Amino acid sequence: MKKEQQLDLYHQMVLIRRVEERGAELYQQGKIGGFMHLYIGQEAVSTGIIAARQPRDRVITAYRDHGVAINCGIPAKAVIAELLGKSTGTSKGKGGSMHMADVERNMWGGHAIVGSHLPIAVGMALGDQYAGSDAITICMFGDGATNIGFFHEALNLARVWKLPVLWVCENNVYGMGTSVERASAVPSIAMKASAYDMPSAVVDGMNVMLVYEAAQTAIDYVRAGGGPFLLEANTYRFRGHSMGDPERYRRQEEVKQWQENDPIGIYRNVLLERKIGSKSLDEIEAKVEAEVNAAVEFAEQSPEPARDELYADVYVDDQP
Ligand SMILES: Cc1ncc(C[n+]2csc(CCOP(=O)(O)OP(=O)(O)O)c2C)c(N)n1
Ligand SMILES: [Mg+2]
Repeated sequence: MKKEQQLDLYHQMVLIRRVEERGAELYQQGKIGGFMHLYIGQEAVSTGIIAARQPRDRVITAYRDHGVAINCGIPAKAVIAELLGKSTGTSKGKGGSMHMADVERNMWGGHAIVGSHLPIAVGMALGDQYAGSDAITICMFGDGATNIGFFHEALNLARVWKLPVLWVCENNVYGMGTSVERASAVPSIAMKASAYDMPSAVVDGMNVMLVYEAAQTAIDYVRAGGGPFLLEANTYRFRGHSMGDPERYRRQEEVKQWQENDPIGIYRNVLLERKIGSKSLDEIEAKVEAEVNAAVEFAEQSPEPARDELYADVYVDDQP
């Protein structure tokens, strides 16, 4: 990877972190309505995965979607404006935290119902296969989603039809307050692929370079017509499940231990070892600070959606 792209990945990860830290403040000030699930701690997963995709590859994810949105190229100001429910938001202020989308950037949302977007990924991949395109669909979801019927139906059909889907499970150890070991009959999510005769791999989701390499191998396999592939990324969310989670289900020492493995800190060290000076990394951090300040100001000054927009975009006749 060229130096420029390596720095760009650092920029994306720091930008996700800062956007969400500011998002948490705005939430506490009562400026954001509804649920909000932070991605802090998991930034290396979507950053590494999406760095390996081609722009024609479709991306779809669950409600923990701010990072994926930024990695897909949605500007920070459109993400923050969406959090604030403003008309300049990426979903015109009508989606909110859980429904960030931009089909022109091939970011297909943001879905709140656990597992519901997996069959949608099957449909998108079937469409691409039918049209003879070599685009693939990247579908990201949590460990909890793998205990839901949608997961099993979607993986089965994807394998039966050899569809071009990369399934990415972000195993962050918990589904709300329930640990994987209490909810899943098998501790390894990747193992579940074997029920559908599907290849799989496990990657350290706290290391963006390892995620990027694993994603490239998996994407090459899927694009070459091998059929679907399941990649499990082991990661951890540093914050609660959503804003206002009292976190009684995990010990503070456990959280602290994972925080010592901060994906941004790990990547910073990788870059320093590669002789990328700390000065350029500090400059990126300063740039992000200014970018997020400007984005918050833009979002706060933006208007709310007009009343007559309420029924607009509910159904779409024609896809761009
Ligand atoms: C069908 C359905 N059941 C339950 C819920 C409530 N719920 C929201 S998030 C969540 C946990 C999902 O955990 P996981 O898939 O591991 O994702 P994570 O939040 O860890 O990213 C649950 C049970 C829901 N949104 N949809
Ligand atoms: Mg989880």
